[in-house]
Amino acid sequence: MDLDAVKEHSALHAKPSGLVLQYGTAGFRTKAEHLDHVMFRMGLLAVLRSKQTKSTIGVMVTASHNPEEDNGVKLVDPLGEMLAPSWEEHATRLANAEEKDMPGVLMDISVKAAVNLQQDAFVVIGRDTRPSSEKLSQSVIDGVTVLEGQFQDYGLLTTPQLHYMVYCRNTGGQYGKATIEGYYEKLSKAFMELTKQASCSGDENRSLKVDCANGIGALKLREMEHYITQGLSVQLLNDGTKGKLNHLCGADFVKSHQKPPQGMEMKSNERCCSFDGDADRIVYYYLDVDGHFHLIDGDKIATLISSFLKELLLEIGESLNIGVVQTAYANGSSTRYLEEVMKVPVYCTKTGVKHLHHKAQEFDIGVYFEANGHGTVLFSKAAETKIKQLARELEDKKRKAAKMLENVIDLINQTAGDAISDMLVIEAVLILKGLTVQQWDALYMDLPNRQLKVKVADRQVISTTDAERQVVTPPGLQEAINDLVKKYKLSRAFVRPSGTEDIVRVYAEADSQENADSLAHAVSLAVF
Ligand code: NG1
Ligand code: ZN
Repeated sequence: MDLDAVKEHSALHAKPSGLVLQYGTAGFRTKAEHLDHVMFRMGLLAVLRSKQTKSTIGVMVTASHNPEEDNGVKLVDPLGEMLAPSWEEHATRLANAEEKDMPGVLMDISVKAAVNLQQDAFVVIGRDTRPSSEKLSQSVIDGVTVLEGQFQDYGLLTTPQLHYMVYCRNTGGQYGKATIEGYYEKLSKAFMELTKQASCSGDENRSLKVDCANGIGALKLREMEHYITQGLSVQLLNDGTKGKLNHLCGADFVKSHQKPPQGMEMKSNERCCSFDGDADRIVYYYLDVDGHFHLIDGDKIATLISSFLKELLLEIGESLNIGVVQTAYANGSSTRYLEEVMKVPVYCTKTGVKHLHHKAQEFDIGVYFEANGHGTVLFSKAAETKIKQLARELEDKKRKAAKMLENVIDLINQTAGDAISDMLVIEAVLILKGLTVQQWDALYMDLPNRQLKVKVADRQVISTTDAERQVVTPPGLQEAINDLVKKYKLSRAFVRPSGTEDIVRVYAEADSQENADSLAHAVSLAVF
């Protein structure tokens, strides 16, 4: 390792002294102007991780649903997953080392992680549409090249597309081609194969309005339109030509405000959806004939997809197990419906996709979604092999069901939640089951709920257990929450420090909106 070259280049990306950042649930995220040194250093770290794993590593420059002025960076591990926890610690240490100490810390990490410095390194880089992203991704490239790593800069990509590229490259092209065309070809082929199976072809030109959060989703959906020649036509709104990224629009806005995004003209009963700023989340919604807004969030998406998969499994008569993974934010009605009506086992993990992803890997088919619309379906290798074999061997209806499962495997992005891929799965399921958006929504009624943010001096004084549903410290807080919850019907509430913002999140559910609001408010007062 040429430490003099590292020092020299690092000086061009000097760290503001005293600035401390944490590699959190979604990597580093803050105001774009504070991130140049972090980007350079993550380029360095990606090279070490690539050498250590002897695999391609991904670096994504994005701050997802945050305001346009923010930015962020996260590393993608060989199988398209989030960075391993021990490397999150290395990332935090490297990002926070003062300028003069940085080369020493870099060396120390490479020793501790037993990196063979002679090994080749390959890094792939993607970025979202923020004005700051291009320059910041150049700083990543500086970091990669100073350690003589090779790289491919994919330029503008959705976050899940970058995960896809990493996975394709590390699996010798088995999963798909590591090009943007390869991604579109794989998904569009699976979508069209799947929807061809619909017994009544229905409306040939089913249309869907998509709010693209003024972000990367618009560019990528527009590119993909040429590949999907039947079954769906999308109308793009908030495509970035006028509005500001994530401003009054996008999946996060719609979910947290429970209202339509600006720029979306909705007729009653029209199916609409919103992506977030890097297109890894999706939520659906519609207005009923009385003009009431209905949100269909990640929980209802998980319910729709898992009920479809369960029906296919019943049809083929195979005892592959299926499990649904949620977080504490999942609406209580969704958990009840999945467990009691659908008879599907449901598990709760801590917030953050990596926890859900990890748990979902325990099943033949693991469906995971956060209520905010981030999620996917994982098929174990054994399940995938079995399904492919059945699609060849079975006959008639059973064969058709196995083929459909095979198409779903190709359509779903198993590396990460992917708004484009999830949208196509959902549209295909609606077509195949002949469901309208209202019928989908009517599977169960969400319990009224409220989320609040509370600003406190130090959010880390709150620690939790039981997948974040119970407070451990400070003492007395959980008892206070229990007493408040008892005052309402069908109620539930919890608090946890956010992993991405300097706030404490409060969540409450109850039998009416008024009661959910009042419980959330009372709990937030108890947090102070
Ligand atoms: P935090 O800030 O830790 O609550 C938020 C979301 C997560 C996840 C991450 C990463 C909620 C309540 N929390 O985490 O689900 O998506 O951001 O983007 O929506
Ligand atoms: Zn996102």
